[in-house]
Amino acid sequence: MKLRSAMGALTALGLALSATTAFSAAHNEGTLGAVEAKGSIQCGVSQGLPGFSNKDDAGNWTGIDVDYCRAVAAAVFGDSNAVKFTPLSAKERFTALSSGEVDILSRNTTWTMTRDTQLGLNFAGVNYYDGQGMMVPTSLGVTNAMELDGASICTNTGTTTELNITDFFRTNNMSFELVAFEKADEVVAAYDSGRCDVYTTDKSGIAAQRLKLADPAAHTILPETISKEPLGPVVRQGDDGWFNVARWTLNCMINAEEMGVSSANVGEMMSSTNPGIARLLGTEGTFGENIGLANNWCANIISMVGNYGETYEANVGANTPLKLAREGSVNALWTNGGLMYAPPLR
Ligand SMILES: N[C@@H](CCC(=O)N[C@@H](CS)C(=O)NCC(=O)O)C(=O)O
Repeated sequence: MKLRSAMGALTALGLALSATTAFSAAHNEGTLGAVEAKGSIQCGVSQGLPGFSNKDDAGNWTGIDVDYCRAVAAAVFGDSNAVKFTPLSAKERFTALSSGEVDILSRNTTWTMTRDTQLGLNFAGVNYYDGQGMMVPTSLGVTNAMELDGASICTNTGTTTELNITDFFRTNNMSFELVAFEKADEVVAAYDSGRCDVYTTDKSGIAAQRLKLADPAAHTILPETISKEPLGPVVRQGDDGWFNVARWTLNCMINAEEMGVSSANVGEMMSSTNPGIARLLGTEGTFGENIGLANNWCANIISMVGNYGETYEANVGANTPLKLAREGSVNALWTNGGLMYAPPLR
């Protein structure tokens, strides 16, 4: 009797084990499994920052942060449209991620130690290296930040921006008045109406928000860069499977650019005999399978969204309204003197 029940337990255990094995082979766990089950990814973006995440006139979300979300959808579903966007203010973005309202945050968000260690979040990498700047009406006649003693400064709540500007003025023994709003458009409107002398945010954000001013040409960006703002996508801590997908989606795009694989040539590249390209595109190895995806996950990203350089140039590059020239900047590939460097698919 004892033996029989022990055998029964073993059989039950054996069944349970094989059932688990079969299940995990077919289905992923955590956020990856959950997004596969619902058929789309919920991506947290800004409320409207041209070049990064912004709705165009036809109601479509565009931008380098939006392209990254589409790339994750291409990797998971082989469909870059299997993504929905949730516009979030700076203040509400982290709660939206930790509460599960969004699966991933791709919203000009600076990777800092506090966010990485105290908020239960993980940064998947950097998709734009930035730094904080200041803009003033040219009519003020100010040429550098050291002339700003006593200035009033418009900025966003819940950002690194308000912390850095406070550090900067205190360190330089200058007084200032902070005028902070939660909604980015309120900040821009306040600055444009003359409510403050200075508008401060990430330099890419200044290039973007400047386009919304009544007369963009009547404003000057001061030469100082007062902080490091490495911007990148974020996921919840404790979900390594989803973190892998988030991190390697970005790495796929950067590696593809380095190897000369683009949306224009990915079709012919599928028959490349270059072993690095074959691994990247999944014609060799099981790199996709290893992270719970199809082996052509990266080929799908490149054909449906493009490599990192393509999305940079299309959204924020020298030929866009933001005119953020990549050549000679920290956002160039490491092979071209910049910081964009992805670990190898190996
Ligand atoms: N990178 C900084 C600032 C991010 C931020 O929220 N910037 C504002 C000013 S550019 C913004 O995103 N505005 C656009 C929006 O909220 O739609 C951070 O992570 O705290």
